[in-house]
Amino acid sequence: MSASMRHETEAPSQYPQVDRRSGLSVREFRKEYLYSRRPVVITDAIDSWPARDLWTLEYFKSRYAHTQITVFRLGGERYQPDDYETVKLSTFIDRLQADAFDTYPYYVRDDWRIFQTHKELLSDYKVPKYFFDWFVFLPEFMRLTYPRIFIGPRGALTPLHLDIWGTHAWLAQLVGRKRWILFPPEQQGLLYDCSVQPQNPDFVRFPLFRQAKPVECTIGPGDLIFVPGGWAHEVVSLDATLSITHNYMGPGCFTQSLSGCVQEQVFGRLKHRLGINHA
Ligand SMILES: O=C(O)CCC(=O)C(=O)O
Ligand SMILES: [Fe+2]
Repeated sequence: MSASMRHETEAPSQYPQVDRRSGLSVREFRKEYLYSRRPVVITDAIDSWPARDLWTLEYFKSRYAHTQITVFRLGGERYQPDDYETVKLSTFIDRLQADAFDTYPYYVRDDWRIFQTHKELLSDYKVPKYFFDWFVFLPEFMRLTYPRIFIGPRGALTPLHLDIWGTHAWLAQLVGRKRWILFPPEQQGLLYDCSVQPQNPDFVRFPLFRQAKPVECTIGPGDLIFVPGGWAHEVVSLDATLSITHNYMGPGCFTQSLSGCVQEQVFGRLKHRLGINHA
Protein backbone atom coordinates (compact mmCIF):
# COMPACT_ATOMS: atom_id res chain seq x y z
CA MET A 1 0.00 0.00 0.00
CA SER A 2 1.46 3.39 -0.91
CA ALA A 3 1.93 6.09 1.73
CA SER A 4 -0.80 8.14 0.14
CA MET A 5 -3.39 5.35 0.12
CA ARG A 6 -3.31 5.03 3.86
CA HIS A 7 -4.88 8.43 4.22
CA GLU A 8 -8.62 8.57 4.61
CA THR A 9 -9.83 11.50 2.59
CA GLU A 10 -13.18 11.71 4.32
CA ALA A 11 -11.94 11.21 7.87
CA PRO A 12 -14.41 12.43 10.48
CA SER A 13 -13.06 15.04 12.85
CA GLN A 14 -11.27 13.49 15.78
CA TYR A 15 -9.65 16.38 17.55
CA PRO A 16 -10.63 19.79 18.95
CA GLN A 17 -11.30 22.27 16.18
CA VAL A 18 -9.20 25.32 15.37
CA ASP A 19 -11.23 28.53 15.93
CA ARG A 20 -13.11 29.82 12.88
CA ARG A 21 -13.47 33.60 12.99
CA SER A 22 -14.88 36.39 10.87
CA GLY A 23 -14.93 40.15 11.36
CA LEU A 24 -11.71 39.82 13.34
CA SER A 25 -9.90 43.11 13.98
CA VAL A 26 -6.12 43.30 13.70
CA ARG A 27 -5.96 44.01 17.41
CA GLU A 28 -8.06 40.91 18.23
CA PHE A 29 -5.96 38.80 15.88
CA ARG A 30 -2.75 39.92 17.60
CA LYS A 31 -4.05 39.41 21.10
CA GLU A 32 -5.93 36.15 20.64
CA TYR A 33 -3.76 34.38 18.05
CA LEU A 34 -0.46 35.99 17.07
CA TYR A 35 0.86 36.88 20.53
CA SER A 36 -0.60 33.76 22.08
CA ARG A 37 0.72 31.66 19.17
CA ARG A 38 -2.55 29.90 18.41
CA PRO A 39 -3.72 28.93 14.92
CA VAL A 40 -6.96 30.35 13.55
CA VAL A 41 -9.08 30.04 10.42
CA ILE A 42 -10.30 33.44 9.21
CA THR A 43 -13.32 33.00 6.97
CA ASP A 44 -13.57 36.49 5.46
CA ALA A 45 -9.93 37.57 5.03
CA ILE A 46 -9.84 37.10 1.25
CA ASP A 47 -13.38 38.16 0.35
CA SER A 48 -12.12 41.19 -1.59
CA TRP A 49 -9.48 39.35 -3.64
CA PRO A 50 -10.22 39.09 -7.37
CA ALA A 51 -8.65 35.61 -7.06
CA ARG A 52 -11.50 34.52 -4.78
CA ASP A 53 -13.84 34.11 -7.78
CA LEU A 54 -11.37 34.12 -10.64
CA TRP A 55 -8.96 31.39 -9.65
CA THR A 56 -10.57 28.12 -10.59
CA LEU A 57 -8.81 25.08 -12.04
CA GLU A 58 -10.53 25.82 -15.35
CA TYR A 59 -9.16 29.37 -15.32
CA PHE A 60 -5.58 28.18 -14.86
CA LYS A 61 -6.07 25.37 -17.35
CA SER A 62 -7.31 27.59 -20.13
CA ARG A 63 -5.29 30.73 -19.47
CA TYR A 64 -1.93 29.14 -18.69
CA ALA A 65 -2.32 25.90 -20.62
CA HIS A 66 1.22 25.97 -22.04
CA THR A 67 3.03 27.08 -18.90
CA GLN A 68 5.54 24.43 -17.84
CA ILE A 69 5.15 23.53 -14.17
CA THR A 70 7.18 21.34 -11.81
CA VAL A 71 5.16 18.58 -10.15
CA PHE A 72 6.62 16.65 -7.20
CA ARG A 73 5.94 12.96 -6.66
CA LEU A 74 5.36 11.45 -3.24
CA GLY A 75 7.18 8.13 -3.61
CA GLY A 76 7.78 7.20 0.03
CA GLU A 77 7.04 9.04 3.22
CA ARG A 78 8.59 12.36 2.09
CA TYR A 79 8.92 14.38 -1.09
CA GLN A 80 12.45 14.17 -2.47
CA PRO A 81 13.80 17.34 -4.11
CA ASP A 82 14.89 15.42 -7.22
CA ASP A 83 11.70 13.38 -7.64
CA TYR A 84 9.74 15.63 -9.96
CA GLU A 85 8.50 16.05 -13.51
CA THR A 86 7.94 19.12 -15.60
CA VAL A 87 4.62 19.17 -17.44
CA LYS A 88 2.28 21.58 -19.15
CA LEU A 89 -0.17 23.07 -16.66
CA SER A 90 -3.16 21.97 -18.77
CA THR A 91 -1.87 18.38 -18.80
CA PHE A 92 -1.41 18.41 -15.03
CA ILE A 93 -4.86 19.87 -14.34
CA ASP A 94 -6.49 17.36 -16.68
CA ARG A 95 -4.80 14.54 -14.76
CA LEU A 96 -5.69 15.80 -11.30
CA GLN A 97 -9.32 16.32 -12.32
CA ALA A 98 -9.51 12.72 -13.55
CA ASP A 99 -7.40 10.96 -10.90
CA ALA A 100 -6.76 10.99 -7.18
CA PHE A 101 -3.42 11.01 -5.36
CA ASP A 102 -3.29 7.23 -4.82
CA THR A 103 -3.09 6.67 -8.59
CA TYR A 104 -1.47 10.00 -9.51
CA PRO A 105 0.77 11.02 -6.58
CA TYR A 106 1.89 14.38 -7.98
CA TYR A 107 1.57 17.77 -6.29
CA VAL A 108 2.57 21.30 -7.35
CA ARG A 109 4.18 22.46 -4.13
CA ASP A 110 5.58 25.79 -3.09
CA ASP A 111 5.80 27.04 -6.66
CA TRP A 112 6.65 30.74 -6.95
CA ARG A 113 7.84 30.65 -10.53
CA ILE A 114 4.37 30.93 -12.03
CA PHE A 115 4.04 34.37 -10.42
CA GLN A 116 7.31 35.51 -12.02
CA THR A 117 6.30 34.22 -15.44
CA HIS A 118 2.77 35.61 -15.18
CA LYS A 119 3.12 38.72 -13.04
CA GLU A 120 -0.50 39.74 -13.66
CA LEU A 121 -1.52 37.03 -11.17
CA LEU A 122 0.02 39.13 -8.40
CA SER A 123 -2.72 41.72 -8.71
CA ASP A 124 -5.41 39.11 -8.02
CA TYR A 125 -4.48 38.89 -4.35
CA LYS A 126 -3.28 41.10 -1.51
CA VAL A 127 -1.62 40.24 1.80
CA PRO A 128 -4.45 40.55 4.37
CA LYS A 129 -4.18 43.28 7.00
CA TYR A 130 -3.26 40.81 9.77
CA PHE A 131 0.14 39.87 8.44
CA PHE A 132 3.07 42.26 8.56
CA ASP A 133 6.34 40.69 7.48
CA TRP A 134 9.53 41.82 9.20
CA PHE A 135 11.58 40.31 6.38
CA VAL A 136 10.87 43.56 4.48
CA PHE A 137 13.55 45.18 6.67
CA LEU A 138 16.19 42.78 5.36
CA PRO A 139 17.94 43.01 2.01
CA GLU A 140 16.08 41.27 -0.76
CA PHE A 141 18.58 38.42 -1.21
CA MET A 142 17.87 37.28 2.37
CA ARG A 143 14.11 36.97 1.89
CA LEU A 144 12.14 34.06 0.55
CA THR A 145 10.01 34.53 -2.54
CA TYR A 146 6.25 34.67 -2.07
CA PRO A 147 3.47 33.92 -2.82
CA ARG A 148 3.73 30.21 -3.49
CA ILE A 149 1.03 28.12 -5.06
CA PHE A 150 -0.08 24.55 -4.28
CA ILE A 151 -2.19 22.63 -6.82
CA GLY A 152 -2.97 18.96 -6.31
CA PRO A 153 -5.40 16.09 -6.76
CA ARG A 154 -7.84 14.78 -4.15
CA GLY A 155 -5.81 13.01 -1.47
CA ALA A 156 -2.64 15.09 -2.01
CA LEU A 157 -0.60 14.92 1.15
CA THR A 158 1.92 17.18 2.83
CA PRO A 159 3.49 15.02 5.54
CA LEU A 160 4.01 16.32 9.08
CA HIS A 161 6.60 19.13 9.12
CA LEU A 162 7.66 22.41 10.67
CA ASP A 163 7.86 25.44 8.41
CA ILE A 164 11.13 26.97 7.36
CA TRP A 165 13.14 28.86 9.99
CA GLY A 166 10.29 28.67 12.49
CA THR A 167 8.38 31.31 10.53
CA HIS A 168 4.68 32.02 10.83
CA ALA A 169 2.57 31.18 7.78
CA TRP A 170 -0.79 31.90 6.28
CA LEU A 171 -2.44 29.90 3.55
CA ALA A 172 -5.51 30.94 1.57
CA GLN A 173 -7.75 28.26 0.10
CA LEU A 174 -9.15 29.00 -3.35
CA VAL A 175 -10.31 25.61 -4.66
CA GLY A 176 -11.39 22.47 -2.77
CA ARG A 177 -10.98 21.49 0.88
CA LYS A 178 -7.91 20.66 2.96
CA ARG A 179 -7.80 18.94 6.32
CA TRP A 180 -5.11 20.17 8.72
CA ILE A 181 -3.82 18.47 11.87
CA LEU A 182 -1.63 20.75 13.98
CA PHE A 183 0.56 20.21 17.06
CA PRO A 184 1.60 22.99 19.44
CA PRO A 185 5.34 23.65 19.89
CA GLU A 186 5.42 22.21 23.41
CA GLN A 187 4.44 18.77 21.99
CA GLN A 188 7.42 18.62 19.63
CA GLY A 189 9.08 15.98 21.82
CA LEU A 190 6.20 13.58 21.04
CA LEU A 191 6.58 13.80 17.26
CA TYR A 192 9.96 12.11 16.68
CA ASP A 193 11.30 14.82 14.38
CA CYS A 194 8.01 14.76 12.50
CA SER A 195 8.53 11.12 11.43
CA VAL A 196 5.06 10.18 12.72
CA GLN A 197 2.14 9.98 10.31
CA PRO A 198 -0.63 11.50 12.44
CA GLN A 199 -3.45 9.78 10.53
CA ASN A 200 -1.75 6.40 10.63
CA PRO A 201 0.62 6.43 13.60
CA ASP A 202 3.03 3.57 14.29
CA PHE A 203 2.82 3.40 18.08
CA VAL A 204 5.51 0.72 18.26
CA ARG A 205 8.12 3.02 16.75
CA PHE A 206 6.61 6.17 18.19
CA PRO A 207 5.08 5.33 21.60
CA LEU A 208 5.14 8.89 22.96
CA PHE A 209 2.83 9.97 20.16
CA ARG A 210 -0.05 8.48 22.17
CA GLN A 211 0.20 11.51 24.42
CA ALA A 212 -0.03 14.04 21.57
CA LYS A 213 -3.05 16.32 21.59
CA PRO A 214 -3.41 18.00 18.20
CA VAL A 215 -6.08 20.36 16.94
CA GLU A 216 -7.60 20.14 13.50
CA CYS A 217 -9.65 21.98 10.93
CA THR A 218 -10.98 21.62 7.42
CA ILE A 219 -10.64 24.72 5.27
CA GLY A 220 -12.57 25.36 2.07
CA PRO A 221 -12.70 28.03 -0.63
CA GLY A 222 -12.55 31.52 0.90
CA ASP A 223 -10.92 30.39 4.16
CA LEU A 224 -7.48 31.43 5.30
CA ILE A 225 -5.50 29.61 7.98
CA PHE A 226 -2.86 31.24 10.17
CA VAL A 227 -0.19 28.78 11.39
CA PRO A 228 2.10 30.19 14.08
CA GLY A 229 5.81 29.31 13.88
CA GLY A 230 6.75 26.08 15.66
CA TRP A 231 3.38 24.34 15.12
CA ALA A 232 4.03 21.07 13.24
CA HIS A 233 1.28 20.25 10.75
CA GLU A 234 0.07 17.64 8.28
CA VAL A 235 -2.22 18.61 5.41
CA VAL A 236 -4.44 16.39 3.24
CA SER A 237 -6.52 17.55 0.28
CA LEU A 238 -10.10 16.27 0.48
CA ASP A 239 -10.79 17.42 -3.08
CA ALA A 240 -8.66 18.68 -5.97
CA THR A 241 -7.21 21.85 -4.44
CA LEU A 242 -5.52 25.15 -5.17
CA SER A 243 -4.05 27.37 -2.43
CA ILE A 244 -1.53 30.15 -2.01
CA THR A 245 0.72 30.76 0.94
CA HIS A 246 3.23 33.16 2.49
CA ASN A 247 5.64 32.48 5.33
CA TYR A 248 6.65 35.50 7.33
CA MET A 249 8.62 36.76 10.29
CA GLY A 250 6.88 38.58 13.13
CA PRO A 251 6.45 38.66 16.89
CA GLY A 252 7.00 35.26 18.45
CA CYS A 253 9.30 33.85 15.78
CA PHE A 254 11.80 36.66 15.28
CA THR A 255 14.96 35.19 16.83
CA GLN A 256 14.59 31.76 15.31
CA SER A 257 13.57 33.01 11.88
CA LEU A 258 16.37 35.55 11.70
CA SER A 259 19.01 33.06 12.76
CA GLY A 260 17.69 30.41 10.30
CA CYS A 261 17.68 32.98 7.56
CA VAL A 262 21.21 34.25 8.29
CA GLN A 263 22.59 30.72 8.48
CA GLU A 264 21.05 29.68 5.19
CA GLN A 265 20.95 32.83 3.09
CA VAL A 266 24.23 34.39 4.26
CA PHE A 267 26.57 31.66 5.53
CA GLY A 268 25.10 28.98 3.26
CA ARG A 269 25.66 31.12 0.16
CA LEU A 270 29.11 32.16 1.32
CA LYS A 271 30.17 28.56 1.83
CA HIS A 272 28.74 27.68 -1.55
CA ARG A 273 30.72 30.48 -3.20
CA LEU A 274 33.89 29.51 -1.43
CA GLY A 275 33.32 25.88 -2.36
CA ILE A 276 33.17 24.70 1.26
CA ASN A 277 30.89 21.71 1.60
CA HIS A 278 30.06 20.36 5.00
CA ALA A 279 27.64 17.48 5.41
O1 LIG B 1 -1.14 22.86 1.65
C1 LIG B 1 -0.28 22.01 1.83
O2 LIG B 1 -0.29 20.90 1.30
C2 LIG B 1 0.85 22.30 2.79
C3 LIG B 1 1.11 23.74 3.03
C4 LIG B 1 2.19 23.91 4.04
O3 LIG B 1 2.15 23.36 5.10
C5 LIG B 1 3.35 24.74 3.76
O4 LIG B 1 3.39 25.42 2.74
O5 LIG B 1 4.30 24.72 4.56
FE1 LIG C 1 3.76 24.04 6.33
